[in-house]
Amino acid sequence: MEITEVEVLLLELPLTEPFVASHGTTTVRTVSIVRVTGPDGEGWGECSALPAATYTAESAVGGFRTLVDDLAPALVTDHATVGNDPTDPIPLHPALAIADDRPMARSAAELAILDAALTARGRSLADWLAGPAGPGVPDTVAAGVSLGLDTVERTVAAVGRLADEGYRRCKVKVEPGHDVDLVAAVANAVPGLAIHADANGAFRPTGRTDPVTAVLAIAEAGASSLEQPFPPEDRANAARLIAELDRAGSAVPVVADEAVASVADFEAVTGAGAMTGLSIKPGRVGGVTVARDLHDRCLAAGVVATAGGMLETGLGRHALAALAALPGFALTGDLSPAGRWLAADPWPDLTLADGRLTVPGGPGVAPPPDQDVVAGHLIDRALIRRR
Ligand code: OSB
Ligand code: MG
Repeated sequence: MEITEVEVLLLELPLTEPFVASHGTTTVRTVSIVRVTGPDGEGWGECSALPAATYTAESAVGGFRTLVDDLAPALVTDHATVGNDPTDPIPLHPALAIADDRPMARSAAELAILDAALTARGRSLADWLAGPAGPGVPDTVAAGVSLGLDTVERTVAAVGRLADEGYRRCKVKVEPGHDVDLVAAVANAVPGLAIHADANGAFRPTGRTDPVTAVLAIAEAGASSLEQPFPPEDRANAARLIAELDRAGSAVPVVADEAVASVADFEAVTGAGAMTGLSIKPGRVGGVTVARDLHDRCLAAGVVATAGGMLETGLGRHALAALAALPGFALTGDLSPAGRWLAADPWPDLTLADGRLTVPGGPGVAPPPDQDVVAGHLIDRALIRRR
C-alpha cells in the first residue's frame, strides 16, 4: 500500500484508579497512536508501550518519537509491498523493519496499515487472522480481568465484585511475601474462579529462599496458572518449576510473558523446557502477524496460549479480542473492556456479557475514534506527508 500521510498522536487518558505492578505504578495512561492514509483509506494503530519504560524498554513517548522520526518517514517514502496471505494479500510494509528493535511502535504502524487495508475490503481483523483455512471466528471469547497489586482485603473485595460482573478468571499480581495469603484468600472468597498469578519476574534467584519452592506454594494456595514468576533470563528455575509441578501431577501452566519477545525467544524458552504457556501480547512481539505466528507455534508445540493486555484503549482491546478468537488461546486472557481502567477513551469499547467479550466483527480493527475525545486529551501531534 502506498501511504501518503501519517499522523501520530500522543494522548494522556485518565485512569479510573492507579494500576500497580512490581515493575511500577501507572497513574495516567499516556499512549501513542498512529493513523495512516493511503489510496485504500485510513487506518489506526495503537502503541501499547506504557507511560514509563518499566515493563519493557519502550515508553509511550519513546513510541511517539519512533513513529514520528523513523516509521512515518520510511512509510511515506518506501511503498513496495509484500503479501502474507496468498488468497488475500494484505501489504505488510517493508518499511516496518526500521523499528524491528522497537516492537511496540512497529506493532502500532502494522496495525494501522492492516486496519486501512481490511476496512477497505470490508473484512474484520479476526476474520483475516483466522485465515481461509481457519475453523471460523467465534462470536465471543471468555473474559478475564487483571488486578494491580493491592492489599489482600481490597483484592478480595474487588475480585468479589468482578465475579458478580461475570468474570470467571482473574489475574492477580503477586510478589515475594505478598503471594500465598493473597491467592488463598481470593480462592476462598470466590470458589471456582480461575486465579492467574502474575509476578512480573519478581521471584529472583538471589533471595534467601528457593524461588521455586516459593512459587510452588502459590500453586498449592489455589493459583490455576503462574505467569512470569522468575526474571525473563532465569530459564533454569522456570524449567525446575515445570518439572516439580509435573512430578506433583499438577496441570498448572507456567506462562511466559516478558521472557518471549520474539520467535527466537520462543524457540529458546521452549527448548529449555522453561514454559508450558505463553502470554501473547501483540505489542511486545512486534505486531499481530508475529502474534499469530507465535500462536501457531504454541499449537504445534503444545504450549497453551493466552492473550495478554497492556492497559490499551478500546482500539488495542479490539485487536486483542480479535487475536484471542484464534483456537490456540485456550487459557483465558486479559480480555476485559478498556473501561476497566480508562476514565476517558476516544474508541468504542468491547462489550462484556455473561462473562464473555464480543469478538469485533466489523470491518478493520475498530471503528474510528471520537475526535472530540481525542482533542480533549491530546498532548502532542505530528503530521508527516509524502513529498
Ligand atoms: O504483566 O501482564 C502484565 C499491564 C501492563 C504491563 C504488563 C502487564 C499488564 C497487565 C494488564 O497485567 C493486563 C490488561 O491489560 O488487562
Ligand atoms: Mg504479565
